[in-house]
Amino acid sequence: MVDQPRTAYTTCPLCEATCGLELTVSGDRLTRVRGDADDVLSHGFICPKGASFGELDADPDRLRTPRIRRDGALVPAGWDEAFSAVDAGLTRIISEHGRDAVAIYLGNPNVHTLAGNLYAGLLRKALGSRNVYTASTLDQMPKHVSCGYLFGGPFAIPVPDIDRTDFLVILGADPYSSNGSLWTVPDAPGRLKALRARGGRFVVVDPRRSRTAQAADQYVPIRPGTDVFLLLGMVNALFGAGLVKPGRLSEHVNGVDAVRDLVAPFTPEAMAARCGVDAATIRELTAQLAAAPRAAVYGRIGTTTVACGTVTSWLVDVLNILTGNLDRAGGAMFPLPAHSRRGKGTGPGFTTGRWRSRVRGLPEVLGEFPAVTLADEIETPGEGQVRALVTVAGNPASSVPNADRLSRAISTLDFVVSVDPYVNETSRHADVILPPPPPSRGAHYDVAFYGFAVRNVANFSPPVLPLDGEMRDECEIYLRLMAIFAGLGWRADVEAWQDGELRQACAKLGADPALLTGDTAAERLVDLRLRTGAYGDGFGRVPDGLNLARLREQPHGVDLGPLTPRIPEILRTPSGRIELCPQPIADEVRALAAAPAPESGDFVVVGRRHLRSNNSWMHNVPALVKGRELCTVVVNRADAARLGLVNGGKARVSSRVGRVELTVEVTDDIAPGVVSIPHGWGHDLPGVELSVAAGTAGVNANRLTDDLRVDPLSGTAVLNGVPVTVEST
Ligand SMILES: Nc1nc2c(c(=O)[nH]1)N[C@H]1C(S)=C(S)[C@@H](COP(=O)(O)OP(=O)(O)OC[C@H]3O[C@@H](n4cnc5c(=O)[nH]c(N)nc54)[C@H](O)[C@@H]3O)O[C@H]1N2
Ligand SMILES: Nc1nc2c(c(=O)[nH]1)N[C@H]1C(S)=C(S)[C@@H](COP(=O)(O)OP(=O)(O)OC[C@H]3O[C@@H](n4cnc5c(=O)[nH]c(N)nc54)[C@H](O)[C@@H]3O)O[C@H]1N2
Ligand code: SF4
Ligand SMILES: [Mo]
Repeated sequence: MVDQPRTAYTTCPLCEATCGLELTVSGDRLTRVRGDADDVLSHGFICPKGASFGELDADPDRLRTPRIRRDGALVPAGWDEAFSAVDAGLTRIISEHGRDAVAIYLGNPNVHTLAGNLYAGLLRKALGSRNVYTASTLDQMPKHVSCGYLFGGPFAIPVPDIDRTDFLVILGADPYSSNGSLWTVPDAPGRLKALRARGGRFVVVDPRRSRTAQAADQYVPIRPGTDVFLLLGMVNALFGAGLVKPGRLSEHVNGVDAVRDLVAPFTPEAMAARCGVDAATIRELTAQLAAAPRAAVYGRIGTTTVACGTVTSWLVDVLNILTGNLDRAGGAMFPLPAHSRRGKGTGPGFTTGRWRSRVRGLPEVLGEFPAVTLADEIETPGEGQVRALVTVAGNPASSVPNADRLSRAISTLDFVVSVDPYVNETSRHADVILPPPPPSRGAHYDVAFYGFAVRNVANFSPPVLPLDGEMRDECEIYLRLMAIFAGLGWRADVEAWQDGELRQACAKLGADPALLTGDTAAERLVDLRLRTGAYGDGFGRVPDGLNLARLREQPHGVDLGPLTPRIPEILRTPSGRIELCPQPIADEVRALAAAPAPESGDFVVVGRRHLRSNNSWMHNVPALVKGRELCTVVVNRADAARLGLVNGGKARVSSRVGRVELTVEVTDDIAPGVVSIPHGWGHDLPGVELSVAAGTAGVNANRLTDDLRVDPLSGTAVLNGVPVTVEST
């Protein structure tokens, strides 16, 4: 008998927008994917990646069982055999060389899976190694650091209240392509159109006229890596024109005068030459921002993965604060997700550099070292040298600058474990691969991204399909790794262990653990956090409050309302106030005043994203990679003419670390002297088992980016604004 097709709902885990998906399930297949029209946040919006959820889920190249290296080859193995090999391999290295000899690299999907959200932190703790690396230092770490200094908490990151704002300045982000980042804003294009329809405006600052820039009221081209100067000029202009009006924030901010003095040398006139935006435009943008009833400034990848990422990220919020737009409706606001509690309004504050990396002496930030120094720690002999690597949901051999060097370094390690569904650029080096099940087989509650959402919402999705006999839930994989790190052995009863932790947590709260619902320890942990969260039932104290059982009854999610002001409660600074002029940032700004203007070299390279791609791992889905080549080098028309490059022809691009050849796309939509190459491509390496992706054209952009370039305050890689030379082949 054929199963009747049924409908199931889940939250898309493929990007930060958290769209609701409506799935048609026939047997064990997803036969149709649509946007869930009743989803409380996405209202039916879906993008090409979400629409390919079924294909991605059923990708035949996805590993269903572990792999173990035998006689050089990665061969299928059973789970017991795989876990026992991991236990033996890692325990040996830890006992012979200590915990720092094992490095862990946590990749981007850790913030998209329930397992990663609930257990990645515990996994790091159980390992107890200083060699912790994550994709954060290839991405948003500057924002954590700047918000850490400003607000005391590195996760207190404000988001533009897009649905109520009148004026939005977007720097270095292309939400039309990325669907928003550190900003959970499903259907960003629709919301930006609505903003304009109600008489608002938005401006995009970008060296490339991106899809978002094309839709904007105003496009401001900028020289890569120099937003810091544009924003310093704007803050200077704001003070100069007497437009500083923090409003209700005045009583919550320290350091306004200090910032005025700090930015005094950075006049729009002086900054124009450094960023390529003329002084009149800098002043006009400042005046518009100050005049708008409700406005927000937002910066993303083009402001974080650059040379002064932390100072740039800080300036974004300095503008929000000085114009009184932080923490007010239509400004930049702090979400309050259902699994979080309100704060106390004060705390220990934020610091970095509690310890330093062995080889380059780079400061620890949020307990991790910069991903760009992992290769140094592997290659450099001596006490504390990295000899083993555990990658979880990460592809560092593709994502990290100077990728060829890191890939070679990984291949020399004594032992490598990858928790990954694919044999890709990184996991091809593994001794053991532990594959998570496809996304349809896991429960989902978006711990990370409800914290950045433009409305307070919550949604729980139970697994759409059960695990088949061969698969292991990703939470179990994390818990077994944790047990191995903790010396409990891979056979430990990990569910019982987690339930013990839950009982202890309940005991502290005086709550009855028997009240927790959920099919797994992970689900019960979600229930605990919901019940004790801002909208929770408090284990019965708030009769209508939220708990997992109630959330389960709402497959389209619950809407907890528009964002509401959170200052001062969200602050965790010792003073209980916003610290507008933190010392480490002020020091770097002063150094910038003294620094000479950057040498005007040949070209600089920047990245870009495409709606049908996602970092390094969605190129194996035929529907997403069919059609025109996506991994091209985009070159300005005048530059192309000068270099003899033609559309569809080939160019050679070289940097300090490498050289690649790829197809040219000639356009007027990029500033002269800038070329753009997307990241995550180049899958035709030996040992990679991605049958579709291996056949796609393109190269890895991180064969050009330079591992010596970092934002000093956050350790974040410089992925945009890297000097290159470009020539015809
Ligand atoms: N040049 C350049 N480089 C960049 C960027 C850039 O803009 N330019 N962007 C940077 C940014 S922002 C980021 S976030 C990083 C990303 O860097 P990484 O996180 O290292 O790389 P991803 O490509 O996201 O790879 C994710 C890995 O997780 C695996 N995976 C997918 N789903 C799951 C799952 O459910 N469970 C597990 N365990 N694994 C899963 C995939 O197979 C893949 O191996 O790349 C950075 N690198
Ligand atoms: N379709 C798709 N969606 C994604 C991803 C993906 O790979 N594909 N990746 C996800 C991840 S991991 C992340 S972190 C987010 C990122 O989300 P976004 O930050 O929105 O990502 P991008 O589309 O790369 O946009 C960055 C923009 O910055 C510009 N830029 C480069 N250098 C500079 C500069 O110096 N100054 C300024 N002002 N602009 C500059 C680039 O031209 C580009 O248009 O997207 C997420 N969503
Ligand atoms: S925008 Fe992001 S969350 Fe929404 S369907 Fe696309 S990939 Fe999924
Ligand atoms: Mo990212």
